[in-house]
Order: sequence, then C-alpha cells, then structure tokens
Amino acid sequence: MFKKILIANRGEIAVRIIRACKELGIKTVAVYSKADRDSYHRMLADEAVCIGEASSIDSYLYIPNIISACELTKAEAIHPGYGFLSENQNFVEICQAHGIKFIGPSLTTMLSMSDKAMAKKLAKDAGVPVLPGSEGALKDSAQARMIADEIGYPVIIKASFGGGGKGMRIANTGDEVEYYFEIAQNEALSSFGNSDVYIEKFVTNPKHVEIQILGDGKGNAVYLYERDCSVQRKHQKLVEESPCIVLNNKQRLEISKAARDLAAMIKYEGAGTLEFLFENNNFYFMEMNTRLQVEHPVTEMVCGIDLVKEQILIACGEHKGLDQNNIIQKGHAIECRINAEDAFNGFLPDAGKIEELLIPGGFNIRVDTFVYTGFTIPSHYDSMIAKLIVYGKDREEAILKMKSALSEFKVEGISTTIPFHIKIMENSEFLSGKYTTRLLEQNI
Ligand code: MV4
Repeated sequence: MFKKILIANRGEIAVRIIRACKELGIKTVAVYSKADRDSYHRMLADEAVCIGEASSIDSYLYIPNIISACELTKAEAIHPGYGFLSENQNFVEICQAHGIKFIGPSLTTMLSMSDKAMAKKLAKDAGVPVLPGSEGALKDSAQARMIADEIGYPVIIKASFGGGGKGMRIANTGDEVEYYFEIAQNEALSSFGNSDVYIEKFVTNPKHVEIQILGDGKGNAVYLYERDCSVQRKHQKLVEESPCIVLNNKQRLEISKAARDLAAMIKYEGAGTLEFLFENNNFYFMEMNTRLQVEHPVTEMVCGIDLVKEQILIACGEHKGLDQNNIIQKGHAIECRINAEDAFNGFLPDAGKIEELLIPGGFNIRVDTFVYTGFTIPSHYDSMIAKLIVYGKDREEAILKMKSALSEFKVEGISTTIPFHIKIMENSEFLSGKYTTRLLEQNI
C-alpha cells in the first residue's frame, strides 16, 4: 500500500480524496495556492505545500511546483481529482519520469481516448453502438458535405480533441456543413491546439446517460451501472441521478456490458466513464472520461462502493480483484451541485464571504464540501461549493429527501443554486423522469 499520496487538486474533491486516504491509513499531502490558504483541504491533510499564485496556471496547473512538492514530501503517488491536470498527458509522462505513480489510466489509454474520433473507432471495434459519421478526422469541407449527405441531416461537427460542448456546430443543410466546417476547425485549433474535426448524425432531444466502469489495467473491467446527467445548462451538469428510470433492465445491462467490454479491450486502469446519448430507446457512445467525475457519489450510493478507495487500491496493485457479482445497483441516488451563482441572474458567479453555513443532515444524506462559516470563496476557481447527495429506497423517496435537505441548507452572504434546485425538484418533467438535455432551455 502507498504510505503517502499527494492530492493535486483543491475544493471538495481534495477533501473527498483525503478522507479516502485517511480511511486506508495513507498519509496525505495537500497542495494549495495563495488564494487557498484558508481552504479546508489544506487543514485536513497531514502536510500542505504552497504551490504558487492564485491563478490556476501558476499553481494547480503548474507541473514543476507540484512535482517539487511531491519530491519534497516523498509522496509516492499523485491523485489528480477532476479538472486541472487529471487528463493532462504531459503530466502523466512527467510523473512517470519522476517515479511517481499517477492514479489513473496509462498514458497510451489517455492518448487514445483524448482523440474523440479515435475513441469512437475503438468503441465501434468493441461492439459499442456509435452514431453514423466520418471515420476519424475530416479532410476538407467537400468530404464533410459528402458524408453529411449520406447520413442525412441534421449533423454535428465536433472537434476531435474537444469535449464538454466546445467547438461543436450543428448543420441542417449541405451549405451549412461547408460554411461551419472552417469555423469549427478554427475554433478547434484555438481552443484545443489541434484543428481536427469529425462529423456525425445529430441527435435532437437526447438523454445524457453515462456508465461508470473500473478496470484493473490487465484487461479485466466491471461496470457500476448508469447515471442520468441530462439536467445541464451550457454543458454544466446541475443534477445527476442513478438509476436512469426510463431504462429497462435489458437496456441497462446491454449498455453497461458494452461499456465494460470497451474498458476491458483497452486494458483500462482505474475509474472511467463512458458517455452516451439515449434517444428512442437507442444508445450512442460519445466519449470516454478518463478521470474520477464530479458526480461519482451518485454511483457510490447505489452500488455501496467507495470509488476513490477502489482507484487507490488499483493504482498500488493491491486490489483483491474486480468481481461483477459484488456490484449491485440498489435504491436511488440524486446529486445537486450547489454553486455560488445567482441562478435567477444568468447564473452569474458570486464569490465572497460565507456569513453563515448550515449543512443538512439525516439518514442517507451526504454533503461533500470544503466551505465553512466565515470562509471567503476565492473568485479564481470553479463556482461549485458543495454537492448534496441523497439516497432513498426509490426515486420518489430520494426526491422528497432532496427537497427536505435543500430546504435545510442555509448559505448566508452569497447567492447559491439551492433555490433553483428546489424548482427542479418540483418540475413535472423532472418528476416524470423522462426529461432530456433540453429540460432547462424548455422549462424552468
Ligand atoms: C451530441 C448531441 C447530439 N448529437 N452529439 C454535448 C457535450 C459533448 N460531450 C457532446 N454533446 C452533445 N453531442 C450528437 N451527435 C448533443 C450533445 C449535447 C448538447 C448539444 C448542444 C447543446 C446542449 C447539449 C447538451 C447535452 C448534450
């Protein structure tokens, strides 16, 4: 087992990872920026190293200082959390060169999945359903138009190295394809440093369903079922739940097994997520996230498995073996992301001092956070200040529990998305479970 792990992250996820380490008897090293001096993750860790200025570029993304902190404290492994360096291939290579274990997939796995067009090819090879479209990157706008004419409109042009919705263009005609092709290429180049784009059929009103998997890096993988992440605004998820209640068991198993097969085929190591679109009872693979995700607790609650502990056990090679028979999805979990934003004013971020904080509690209510009464939220980072996760025997109980917990949750001094979440929990489309990614643009 590792003796000491450095957590290359901040906020609630740093706290979450430190807790898992403590339970495994592993010493922890926090890194923090000058803006995070009073942050909870710094206080909780056994050791803490300041890695630079407030701006992420100069601290949480600054590889030399993170490696130095690791060598200084003799930490053997780095957990990257999500965001920041979690999917940075350069960082994985540098960790390797310094003899530090990166807790996550291998460099080659990360490389193949970072190219979405290549990931789609691999998925197809593993028997995972994908949308019709170009095989790999497009050569020119004429080729784009030809393929679009073949598969039919609407189509979507996507950046091969994109993700999270950036650099996507929807085209309804051949002229639009030709017109958007260059725009998409330029946007891809300026956003992701690579101009490759690919094209596929556009699904107009899908659910965003993803499958959590764990792999041992030797070709064995298990699935931990699905999360419905369709409540999004501008590609930011707001609410996630498991199970996705519109799936029947046959569909659930089919898609879970397909995801597991892809993970096994690429000898995936650690925790990963395969994103799918779901419409008219069909699944289509989108991309794979090679990191722990924000919404992982939803899966933890329904499967009763600590995903961060699993990641650590797999990374240190002491895992007793992944067994699908031990993974049973039971009950219903919902997560609401509590952001320091004014939902009724364009979701404008609202940094500042938390004058008073009252955290809800009770049976099967979990709050993952790093803020406390008197804490000043730095303006330099993500606006998420807490995740409220509830578990119930069924969806109805989970929703009632969520409403009750949201009404208990008091954050004074700043605006939060709590009132907005209460509205979602009362929305008829949400209550029906049939809501799609267009819920927020069409309702609320
Ligand atoms: C799509 C799609 C429909 N058809 N691809 C969004 C983020 C990225 N992971 C992929 N995304 C989508 N890809 C095809 N072929 C719909 C989305 C999508 C979306 C698109 C536009 C505006 C909001 C959206 C919300 C969720 C998913």
